[in-house]
Order: sequence, then C-alpha cells, then structure tokens
Amino acid sequence: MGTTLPGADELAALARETAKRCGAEVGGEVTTTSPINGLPLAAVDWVDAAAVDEAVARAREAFLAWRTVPAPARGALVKRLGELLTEHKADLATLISLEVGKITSEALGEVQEMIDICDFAVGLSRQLYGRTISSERPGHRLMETWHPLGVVGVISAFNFPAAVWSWNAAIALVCGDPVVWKPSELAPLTALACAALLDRAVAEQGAPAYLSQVLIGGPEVGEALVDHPGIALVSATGSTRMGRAVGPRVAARFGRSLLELGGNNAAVVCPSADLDLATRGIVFSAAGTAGQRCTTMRRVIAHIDVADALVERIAAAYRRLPIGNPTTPGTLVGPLINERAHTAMRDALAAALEQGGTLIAGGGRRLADQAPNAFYAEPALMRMGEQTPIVTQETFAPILYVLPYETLEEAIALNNAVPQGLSSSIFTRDQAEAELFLSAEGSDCGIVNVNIGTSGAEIGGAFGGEKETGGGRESGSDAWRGYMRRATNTINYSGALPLAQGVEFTI
Ligand code: UN1
Repeated sequence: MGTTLPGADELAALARETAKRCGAEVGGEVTTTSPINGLPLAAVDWVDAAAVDEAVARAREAFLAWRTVPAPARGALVKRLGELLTEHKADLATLISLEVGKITSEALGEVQEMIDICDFAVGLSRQLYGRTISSERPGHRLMETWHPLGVVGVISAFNFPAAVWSWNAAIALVCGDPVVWKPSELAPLTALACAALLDRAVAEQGAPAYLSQVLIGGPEVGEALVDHPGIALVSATGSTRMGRAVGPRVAARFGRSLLELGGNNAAVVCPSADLDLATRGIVFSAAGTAGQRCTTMRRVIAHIDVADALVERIAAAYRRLPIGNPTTPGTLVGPLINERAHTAMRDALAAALEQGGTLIAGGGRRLADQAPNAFYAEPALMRMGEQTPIVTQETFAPILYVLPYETLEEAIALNNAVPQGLSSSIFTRDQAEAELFLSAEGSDCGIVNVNIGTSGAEIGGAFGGEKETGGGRESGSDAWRGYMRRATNTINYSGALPLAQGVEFTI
C-alpha cells in the first residue's frame, strides 16, 4: 500500500485546481516542493520585509473601523468564514496534504479544528465578559471592560499550516483585531487559500478591507513583524530557538507575545493501565503526523512491571504501520517535511544509541529508491535505561523513547525533568495516581491528560504550555483575553468624593 508515489505534474495540477477553487491564484518566482514526492509543486511570489510596513499601516486603518463594530456583528464575519471553511474542507485538506504531507484524515481534522474555532469564536462574540467588582466606596461601581487590542501578527509553522492561523484569526477578529499572517514558507498555497476564503467573507459581509492579510516570504518578513511597533500582539508558533529570538524582541518594545514553542511530551504508563488502550493512544500520538506535532508523544515512562509488555505491543503496532503516500486511503504515516527533518531524526537515533539506547522497531527510510527527495521514515521505538541528554531534546520526527520507572514520584520527576512543558498524559485505572499526576505536585505541563495520548487536543480548552514551550495560551477557554486590552472603570454616582483607602484630601 502507498508504494506508488504520484508524479510532479499530477500533484502540481491538483494543487493549482484546488487552490483556484478556494479563490487563490498560484504563480510566481519561488518554487515550493511537495514532501509526498520531493518534487516541485507550485510557484508563488514572495514579498520582502518592506511589505510589512505597508501591511501594518493598512491593518491599522482596518482596526480603527473594526474596533467600533459591535462584537456580535464581528462574529457574523467569522460565522461566514466557518461556512466557507466547511464548504472547502476537502480542498483545504488536499492542499495541506500536498504541502506538508499530512494523511487525509488528519488534514481533514485540521480543517475541522478551523471550523470548530470559528463556532467557538462566534459564541464568544456575544460574551467577552468583564467583571463587576464590589467597590469599597458608597455610590460607586467598579467594573472592567475589554477592548480590541490592535493589529495581531501571526507567525505559523509548517505542521499546522492552516489551523494555527485560524485559532488566532477567528479569536482576533471577534475581539476586534485585524491579522497580518506570515505563514510557513513551506505551505504558501494553504495560506493563500485560507486568505482567499477570508477575503471572500470580508467582502460579502462588508467588513473593512485589510482585516486579514497574508505575507508570503522568508524569515526576514517574520522578523519585521516581530519588530514592528504597530503590531500589538505577536502570536508565534515554532521552535524554542525561534521563540528565544522573538520573545525578547517583542518585550523590548513592550509589545505582547503569545509563544507556542517546542514540546517533549510524555505518557506515564502505570501498572494498572489498560495496555491495549494505552498502546492505541501512544501510537497515535507518537507516530501520527509522522511525529511532527508540537504535541507529539516523544517519551513513554513505563512502570517496570508493564514496560516489556507495553514495548512489545507498541513494537507490534509500529511494524504494521502503513507508511507511504498520505493521500492513499489507509496510510497512517506520511513523509517527513524535508531532508533536514530526516537528518535530524537519523542524528538523534545515532545519539540515542550512543547514549545506551536500544532500537526496538523502525528507524529506517522507505521509498528512497522511488523518490530520492522525499523522506519517508519508519517511526522509531527506542528503549533507554535513563533520561539521557538526547531524550531531553525535541527532535521533530517520529522517535519514541521508552524509559522505566519504579515509583510514581520518580515518573513525575522524569516527566518534568525536560526543558519543555507542553503536553503530558497518564494511563492508569487507579484514581489516586491520576489525581496526583493532575495535582500541583504532578505534571508541570500546560496540558495534562488521563487515559488519552498527548496530542489531538480539542479547541475548547486553552492550548499551550510552560517553560521552554513559551507560556502562551491560544484557542479556547479564556485565551481570548490575550487578544484584548482590559480597562478598569470606577464610576461615581454618589455626588460626594470619598477617596479609596480612607485617604483625606480636603481642599
Ligand atoms: C501543533 O502541533 O502545533 O493538540 C498544534 C493537537 C492539535 C494541535 C497541535 N490540536 O495535537
């Protein structure tokens, strides 16, 4: 299965037609590659850093109009966007598969996340609640009001080339903020298609032009966004290295940043765990999306009593994984994004072996004879005696390290002993163990799950993590507050002027 990869012409034609159906014209000077066959897919035009100034100025103008539109009316725009995404769900999923190699089901799932966040944002547009607070003074009222913040800059990565933009854009738009988006240069067609659909919704709804702009270009475009004083919030998803550059630069100009950076997510598997369920959860999180989610499971911390049986089950599943063309029905593992990712995987596996690891399954390359520039990797399962330096790093590829533990305290310490803090899970049927893992003494991650894997979060919760993951929260719950500014209001209807804290100041 999945052993015949499509040729360049076939994929290029499909990309062109699909983008066109979404309203995006493809063409330009810079060639992109499909990871499916490693061959040219399309050509697009890039802008340079100078385009950022102009885009921000236009967005600022849009902001001045949009911030006065009532939030529920802003929600109507996002509602229309959600309808258009629903209509073009299969198209966007095709572009995602062609550009980043996601299997069809996961590509459709990514678009579903976009539709879901639109639904969420539409509901939110009738909320955006502030509090009223008891005033200590008679005849006074204390309250808070949430106002639009300003222009939001979104920098997104290749692995969720559409959904990350939508989490930001849907929320930003109902909050009254225009968006300037710098997508991954590896997935420009997906970005252009998303932008075209939103442009259509903007035109149909009579919303201000330039509420949404997309800037296809290199890293210097992202840097210009980061440094631009007209960008009130920089929402950046990518590596910890990228975040280390972005965070201080935005802070230096007192801008706001929302960082979604690396993860090194673990599952603790306890003696009472349902091992079949754990195996399914682990394999989806570790091998799904070819190990290229920030929520990908990279470590299993298994109790010594169940480690052998668990490893056997995971290894058996790994040996059966259908690897190949991600658009072929039944394929579960598509290609890595590019050669660099494959080299990083190979290097990490070599380091793990050197650090005492044992390769149990996978790790090889497939289809290289047929497509020398496409990088299909067998998800790798490694047993490690301890958490060596390579295990503490995030390698953006499907490598799963299995570590042993004896006490739950030890397992929690291992879970937390990495620089990243995005997602974690525990497989157990013992409620006390689950509760400890969820408690203040438990996992230090932003996402802590019980009896499911580390990836595949729903949009209703706040998404993000601690430590080197960057601390940002986007998507559901109250993440919207990051996109607004809060004003605290004290209103005096008493006719007198009592001062707070009992201060006397009689003139
Ligand atoms: C990412 O990998 O950047 O929880 C985001 C998940 C998805 C989002 C992943 N809903 O796996």
